[in-house]
Amino acid sequence: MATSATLVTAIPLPALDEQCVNTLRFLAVDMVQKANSGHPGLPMGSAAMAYALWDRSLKFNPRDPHWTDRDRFILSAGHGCALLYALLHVTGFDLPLEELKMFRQWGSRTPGHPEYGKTPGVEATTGPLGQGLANGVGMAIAEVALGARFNRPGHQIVDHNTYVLVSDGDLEEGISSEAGSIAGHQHLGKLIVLYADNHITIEGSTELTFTEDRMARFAAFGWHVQRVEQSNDVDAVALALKNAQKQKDRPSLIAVRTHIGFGSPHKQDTAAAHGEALGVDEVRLTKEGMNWPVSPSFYIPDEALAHFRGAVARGSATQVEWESRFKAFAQEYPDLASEFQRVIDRRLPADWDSCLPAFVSADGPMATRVASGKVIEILGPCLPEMMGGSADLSPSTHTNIDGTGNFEPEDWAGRNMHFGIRENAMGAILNGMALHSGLIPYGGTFLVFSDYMRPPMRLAAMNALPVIYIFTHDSIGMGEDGPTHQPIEQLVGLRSIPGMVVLRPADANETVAAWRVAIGRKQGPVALVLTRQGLPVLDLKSYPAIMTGVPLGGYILADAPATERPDIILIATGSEVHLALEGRERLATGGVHARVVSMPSTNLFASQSDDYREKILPAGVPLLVIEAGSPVGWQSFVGPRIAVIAVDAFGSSAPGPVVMEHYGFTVENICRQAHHVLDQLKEKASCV
Ligand SMILES: Cc1ncc(C[n+]2csc(CCOP(=O)(O)OP(=O)(O)O)c2C)c(N)n1
Repeated sequence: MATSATLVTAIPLPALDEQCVNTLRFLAVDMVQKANSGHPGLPMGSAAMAYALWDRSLKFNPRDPHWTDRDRFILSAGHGCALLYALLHVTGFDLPLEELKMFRQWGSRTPGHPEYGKTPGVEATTGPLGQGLANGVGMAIAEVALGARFNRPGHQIVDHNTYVLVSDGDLEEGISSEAGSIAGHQHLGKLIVLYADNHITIEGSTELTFTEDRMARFAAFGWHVQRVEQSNDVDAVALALKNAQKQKDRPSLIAVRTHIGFGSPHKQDTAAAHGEALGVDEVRLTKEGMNWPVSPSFYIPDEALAHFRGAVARGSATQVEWESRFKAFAQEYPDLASEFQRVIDRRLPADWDSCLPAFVSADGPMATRVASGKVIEILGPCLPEMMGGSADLSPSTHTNIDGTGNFEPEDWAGRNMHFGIRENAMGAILNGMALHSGLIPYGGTFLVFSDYMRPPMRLAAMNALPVIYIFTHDSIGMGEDGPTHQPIEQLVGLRSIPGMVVLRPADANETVAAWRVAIGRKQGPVALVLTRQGLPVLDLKSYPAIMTGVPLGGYILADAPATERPDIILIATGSEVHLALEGRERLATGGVHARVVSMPSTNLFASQSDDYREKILPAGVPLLVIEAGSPVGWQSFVGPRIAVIAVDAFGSSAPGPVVMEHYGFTVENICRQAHHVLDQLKEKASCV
């Protein structure tokens, strides 16, 4: 049972603490005022608790923001980023005051919400509420997983906390329950969440929408919960943080009763403080009321700055101390130390792909999900940094690594993760694991349920995170479960996410090649889209182009005779490639020379040179696309001269082959459509 403590100690603060807290508060106020855009309320209310954390607990080195064993801090309530930028500046990160003055302006390192990779010290892109909290769960999972793998008695080389600052909005979002439940279940004691419990959201009081007992909710998830009644009580927050750090086997929530827009005479405790500049007069009144100089703006008292900058020496010393411990570890365990360095640097072992299998025709029919499962089983031992699972579908998604055990509180070295039926949190946890570094995270579900994890996938792509998604049951061909389970618009939806590479392999060997692409891609997510149903295996002897062709996105799988220019090109993806191959043969008997282009990845194909694409799809040759998904998007991939056999409805419940036939995925229809295209062209030509 979680304990609940009420911590109240006396305020006002010691002068220096108060000066530091107000420095943060008014830097944020001035940033928002200068930009005339942004969110002053949360920074004003949360400055003291953020100060307590950054001054008393957080382990970081401003001069080396990427130091491996730093604590992670995520501002899940990303709209309050003026507070984070203020903290980064005053503690000595490479974020000059000029950048704070450029808040939310073109090209600045202080964008409207924190963006990973843009600002030193920002650990995650946040803004979509709830995602940051689940990222924190992913980071805390990465910490214990790497600790279980690399720490040795007397050598705690992985030993850091993950702190997240959340707002009401974060805890209202459903993902907070998904992630909170997983974190409690996994006993993630090094996850500590500070909750800015200010009772205000955009539309007004939380009484409008959010009245459950949040503490009881997280206690029920198995968290240690504490409440601090006075938001400005730095000592009380610091004490609560110390209590939380003692909880080795359960995550902590510290609800701090903050006041949005603290100190603003007309806006404190109102929604008006949330998302707009206070206004010149209100800024003046607020500063006067708190004995702060009205001008200059962006004022930082020397004593406060000197105190904050103590973080630089402190951080360097802590890192140096860790480095000497790491040296001792490396002397005793040289192989383990270099392996640790390898995974942290995201380097793959030499020859990692030499263990990949080659399938032969006799192995078929084989669903691509099954082939993918075999690849995972084989890659598992070669790549110990692979860690993942599925949202309660592993018997269907084939995502387990045999023999490695489950990731669970009793065994954090286990690599098979059970996310439960929580796709949104799964996606965000995978992001957190990737952000932490040291792991290759993957997660699986049915393609249709990728909709439930679209928000974290969008962020993975935005942040170029190497996360791998395994989406099975990839079309109406999955059959009986019917329209609710048959993906239609998901493929084009995923393809349209900038930076996402989608691969829909046609058989077991293309699946191997797709995995090679996925593992090799260090920047950006990859979605593997796989069949439920068995497919023939395309033997590498007959189709030698597969291994070199798949990484290019599209390639010639079977061509017209060498002497002939193709009459038509059949472009197909996934299971439909086999229909295209049969169609080509049938067309040949009627004297039509067809080329079959397998296009497992439109994204990769689009990124090839014009020359390559022209070689595969020469101008003037008509194209017929065959894909059991939405027709939307194909014209932008291959140009206007196409016909498409696709699905423009939600599918139907019946055995897969029956559904496919009814929607036109037959050799007969392919031949009919091909002839139709060719006849139309002839007609056009004769009209000229
Ligand atoms: C998923 C998502 N939905 C909506 C928003 C828009 N939004 C930004 S802040 C916010 C709620 C503000 O309330 P709270 O989280 O309590 O923040 P505070 O008012 O304390 O700043 C909303 C709805 C968002 N950022 N993310």
